[in-house]
Amino acid sequence: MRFILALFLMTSVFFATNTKAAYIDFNDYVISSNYGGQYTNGGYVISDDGLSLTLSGNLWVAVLARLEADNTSTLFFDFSATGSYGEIYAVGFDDNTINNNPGSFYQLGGSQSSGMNIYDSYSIADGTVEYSILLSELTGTFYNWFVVALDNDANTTGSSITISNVEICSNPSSSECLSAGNLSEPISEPSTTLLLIIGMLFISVYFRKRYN
Ligand SMILES: [Ca+2]
Ligand SMILES: [Ca+2]
Ligand SMILES: [Ca+2]
Repeated sequence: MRFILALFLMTSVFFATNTKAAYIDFNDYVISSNYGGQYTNGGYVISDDGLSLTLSGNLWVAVLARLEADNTSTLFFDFSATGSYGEIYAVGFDDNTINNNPGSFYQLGGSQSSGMNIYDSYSIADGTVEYSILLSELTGTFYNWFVVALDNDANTTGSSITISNVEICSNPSSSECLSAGNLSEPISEPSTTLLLIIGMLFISVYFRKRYN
């Protein structure tokens, strides 16, 4: 009985601390709207549910979402652009906010060549596109900032982009990765809390039995 209780409390605490898969809620992160000194006009808006980030104008936004990539790390997101076709649509990673490492960026579209990895030739007519980018170029490096670029220096008021349902998964086929289609809903906070409570209950029952 003691062994079973111990097993229960160990598995409960294990699942509680590992049930962490979720799309990025942009409300939970520090965000800089002047990455690389690229800001000249516009701003960003976070959707009510926190899952979408919309940029309008001419700016690169950096989200303080720390990442250490391995060779399975994959970035998932939905992307759309409206208005005037931009010079650079891109996502990337950086350990600082100095725009000097195009090799850790992925250009999705735009009319300007940037030196970034070319990932797609997005056009406005594409509407919302789901991307999954294997971050193999970034393996073994630590990054502080997740960067979203809307560059349009020639027309600083005409362009917008929206990035939604952003998730970075290692081993995307694992059940912890929402974007790989394993789960239809983000894992909510209450389920994690519930598991923690169950774990604590088992711990208290176990130690009562043991030391009473
Ligand atoms: Ca940099
Ligand atoms: Ca620019
Ligand atoms: Ca430009």
